[in-house]
Parts: sequence; C-alpha cells; structure tokens
Amino acid sequence: MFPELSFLKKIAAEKALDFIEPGMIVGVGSGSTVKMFIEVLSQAKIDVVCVPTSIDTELMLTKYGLRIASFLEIEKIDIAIDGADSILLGKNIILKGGGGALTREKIIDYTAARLIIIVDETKINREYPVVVEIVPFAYNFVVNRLKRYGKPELRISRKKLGPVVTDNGNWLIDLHIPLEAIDGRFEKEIKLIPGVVENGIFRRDARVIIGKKDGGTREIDINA
Ligand code: A5P
Repeated sequence: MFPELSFLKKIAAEKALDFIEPGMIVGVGSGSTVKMFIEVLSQAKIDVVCVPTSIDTELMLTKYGLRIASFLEIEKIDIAIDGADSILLGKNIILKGGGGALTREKIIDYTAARLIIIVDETKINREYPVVVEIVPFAYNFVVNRLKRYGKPELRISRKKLGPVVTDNGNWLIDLHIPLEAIDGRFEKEIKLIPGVVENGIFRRDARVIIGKKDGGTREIDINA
C-alpha cells in the first residue's frame, strides 16, 4: 500500500472514534481501513464490546486485547464501523466485498443502529465489481443468471489452487458491471437468485467519513 493511502485511511479511522462511547456494542467491519480503526480504538482505551464481521477481524481484535462478543450472544449493535470498496455518490450505494467478508458485514452493518463507513478519497465513484457470495453447488446456474447484469468472474485464490472460500464456506463471484450501469435495485434482484447468499451492494443510511489528501476529513450522509 502507498504510504499516502495508509495515511488517508488512518485519518478516517481516527475520526470514527468520535462516534464511539463507553459501554457501546460495536460491530467491527473488515479490511485494512478497519484494521487502523482497531489500532486507534485499542489506544483510546474506551470500554466497548466488539462484534467481528470476519475471522480476520476477530484475530486482529484478539491481538489488540479488545473485548469480543459473538453475534449469537448479543441483543443489539449500537454502531458498526466498516470500510468500503466504492461509494457511488448520487446513487446512495456502497460497494463492499473486496475482502470477501460481505455477508457477515451486511448482517452486522444492517443490524446496527448506526453505520459509519471509513474510506480514503480514492474510493469515491471508484470502478469496482459487485461481489456475490454463492453456494458452490449453484455455481453454473448462478453464473448464467448473473450474465444478465454483467461479466461474472469466479474469484480465484492467490496462494492456493482453486476458488477463494469465504468464512462461511462459500465461493465469490466478482460481477463486472460498468459503474454507471449499477442500479440499487440489483441488490434485491441478485439476492433472489437461488444459490446466492449475499451481494456487495449495501443500501442503508450511513455516515461516510472520507480521509482526504490535505490531511482533513469530509463527511457525507448516504440516505438509502
Ligand atoms: C471486506 O469484504 C470489504 O467489504 C472491505 O470493507 C473493503 O474491501 C474495504 O477494505 P479496505 O479498507 O482494505 O480497502
């Protein structure tokens, strides 16, 4: 990662601390920006309980000694802090799933009373595929149906032969659609294809904190 990019992620992550209060149950997203949030959260020593959205995040929370609760044992999530792969301004769409954690992220992010998304400014209107998590058994069928929307590509592992397997034991399809053709209605349409577990189109109210090259942050509201 370019040092500059990590700097932008860091300032967005630091700003997210303003939304955290002692006693909160905090959903913790996945990805490199969220890792920076975990670092600053541990330094701030605010007494919160964290609910991880991936095994990767759980390992990081454990490493930093933060309190963790399973999603099975809690009644509510006060706030979720998560990253994103692209923010489609004007369409009120957040694209996620670059790290393959979209399903658990969507469960936590949509459950939380409040969602804060932390990104660097390169994520605004960035070309990115719609990520689709599928049950492996349905692979051929789902790929054929997804061709109505764009160009589906099975995500292949880099350090192991074969497909990337998610924390839920499923496969990922990166569905390439030109940015201007992505429609918020695809979230529900794709979800209804048998064999699809979840997709990376996130549409819910959120506050987006953007780390800027000038060292400041900009905040925008997504009203889905
Ligand atoms: C994980 O599945 C994604 O949704 C991440 O939130 C997203 O890829 C952002 O990651 P970075 O902060 O590493 O860019």
